[in-house]
Amino acid sequence: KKDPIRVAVTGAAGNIGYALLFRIASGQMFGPDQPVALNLIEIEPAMAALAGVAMELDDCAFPLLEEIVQTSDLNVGFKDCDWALLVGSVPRKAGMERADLLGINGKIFVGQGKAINDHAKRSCRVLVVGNPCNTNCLIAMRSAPDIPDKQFFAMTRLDENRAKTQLALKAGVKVKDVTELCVWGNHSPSMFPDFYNAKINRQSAAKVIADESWLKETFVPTVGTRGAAIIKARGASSAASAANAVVDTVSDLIKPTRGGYHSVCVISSGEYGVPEGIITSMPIRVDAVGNWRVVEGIKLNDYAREKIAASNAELVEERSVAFGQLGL
Ligand code: NAX
Repeated sequence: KKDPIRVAVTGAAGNIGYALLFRIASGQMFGPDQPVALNLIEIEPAMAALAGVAMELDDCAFPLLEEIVQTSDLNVGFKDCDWALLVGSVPRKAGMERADLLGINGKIFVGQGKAINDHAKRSCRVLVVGNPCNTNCLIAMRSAPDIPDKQFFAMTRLDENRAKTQLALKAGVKVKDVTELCVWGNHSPSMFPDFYNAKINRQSAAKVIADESWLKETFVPTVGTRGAAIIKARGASSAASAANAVVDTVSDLIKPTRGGYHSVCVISSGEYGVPEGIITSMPIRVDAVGNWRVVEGIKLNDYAREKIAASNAELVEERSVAFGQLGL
């Protein structure tokens, strides 16, 4: 009998949590024969709502779900976890400066990083979704010195998935025919979805679509501002699609990559001239024994390099503001 994979989820009573937990418990993240245990972490005011979510999980009678822990104590929440999905964060409110947001969330991610360091398994892998996710991830990583840096990730898979669909719609192909679409940089409107190296039926997407002004002036901003468009249409931010991207990110990190690559934010060691020591989105492949690496040898033209550099400059700036405020 397999031991369960223990997954800690922060912000478990939030929008994304509500869409995510049921997919983990049903086996869509780790496979149909892999038991799971869920450590649901919330802040005190949301504990009653969290109890309701846990009741609904119970009511699904998921055969794979072996245990549910509900807590607002990080030391309990991250105890022995194999994965920490850091979804909860404080949203930007009217009148709040970006620097304030970085400071407020930074403190949260310092605390979570420390608790992961002290209580999670050494092999724990951490995926940060809560925004600003790249910098929050960097802060958590810094606060967890005993967990290898390579085990920290932030999410740009939703951006990749959004970009693939936009290209498929434009080209009139199926979304599965769009591959190798890397979103580079920060999970913010400055991100660069690389339509030059993306493939449509194995040919360059830029060549198939043959409309550079649409790609540069419509496609790139459409992907970058898709989150805002969802809020406008739905009156609430992306939840099911974000949860779906969490499932995609984790399930693709735990198996060898077939075909191309996927976008994940990881710690940079200067690949492609990216500044070192930021958590930034790059093309990732997982090898046969489960180690990931940044794909080498992708050709970037001047336009792509400029876009990527601008997005990464934003991350360097976020790092200096956040580290300054937190004294890191
Ligand atoms: P909600 O506001 O619905 O839920 C957040 C939950 O987190 C709340 O239940 C809150 O009580 C909890 N929370 C707050 N601080 C916490 C803490 N210190 N410890 C534990 N729980 C805490 O937001 P939701 O729509 O679920 O979005 C969650 C985060 O995902 C937001 O930061 C959002 O910006 C971010 N997103 C990131 C995306 C990405 O691609 N990286 C896309 C979707 C989403 O926008």
